[in-house]
Amino acid sequence: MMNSSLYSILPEIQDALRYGRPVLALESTIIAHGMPYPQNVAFAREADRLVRSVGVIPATIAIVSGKICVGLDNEQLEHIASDKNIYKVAVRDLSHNVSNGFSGATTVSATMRVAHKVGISVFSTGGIGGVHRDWSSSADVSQDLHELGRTPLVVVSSGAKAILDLPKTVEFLESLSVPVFGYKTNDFPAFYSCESGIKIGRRLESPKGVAEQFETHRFLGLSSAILLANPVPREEEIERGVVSVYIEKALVEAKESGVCGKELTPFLLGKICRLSGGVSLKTNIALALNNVHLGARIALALSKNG
Ligand code: PSU
Ligand code: MN
Repeated sequence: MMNSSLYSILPEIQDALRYGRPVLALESTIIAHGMPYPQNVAFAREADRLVRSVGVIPATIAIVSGKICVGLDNEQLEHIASDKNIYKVAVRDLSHNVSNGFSGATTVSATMRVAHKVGISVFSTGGIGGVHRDWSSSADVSQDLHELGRTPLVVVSSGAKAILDLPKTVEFLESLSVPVFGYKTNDFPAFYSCESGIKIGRRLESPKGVAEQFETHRFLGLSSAILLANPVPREEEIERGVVSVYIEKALVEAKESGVCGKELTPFLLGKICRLSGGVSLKTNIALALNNVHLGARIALALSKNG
């Protein structure tokens, strides 16, 4: 059973979950550690507006002073977006953060776990974590992949972040039994770019199609997530050749500064933003909002079927 003293669920979300109305889960690491202030707050507000515009309730998940919050008010959002002492909370950090009364932003893995626990079925993010490029020496594989292997949600993302080893990430998803579908594409997206060159061969064409696929998945009792790979809108993409120059430079700097572990992803995203003169941030926001919009329409389609 859910221990309600650990959770704080906004009343509108509680009501929606009780009456089977559509809710979309959103993560907070993308806000606290993935984007600079104040663009991150503007992004979060626009995401909220987009979800509501299709008749769905947004549920941003974060930990505020040890409470697992499902849905944030304005003050909590400002706190998560602007405070420099917000922890990055993956699944393994959840209980430690809660028991110490810390504030933390949840990654894909922790957000999935909380969303599932409270009964939300669809979650949109920017790009999932995955297998890092130096994986053979660092063994750095994101908890996101393991969580995708064991928690049944629809996760909408623009593939995995381009800073990763994408072929190995796709391979790992298969090892963990995670079905990956392209949304109107046959190619696994490369976050900032529409294509990575890696074929996924399964595609879905509409929110209704995704909802039906997920229902079959659940009906079969499968415990993994479905990963829906939704490319960045073509007019907002950064060409792969251009991004790879920024990534290579950022990786060298990370190595020189000894950055590793959970600091690595935020460090690389920040460097790429500076190297690209802010273009990568604009693209990151565009792809994440595109995923939010699609996720909301999938949540709506699922609620109509259910
Ligand atoms: N998508 C974005 N920006 C981000 C992230 C995703 O557009 O900052 C975050 C997610 O929270 C994801 C995390 O779970 O990066 C991965 O971190 P790591 O590589 O340390 O597992
Ligand atoms: Mn890692």
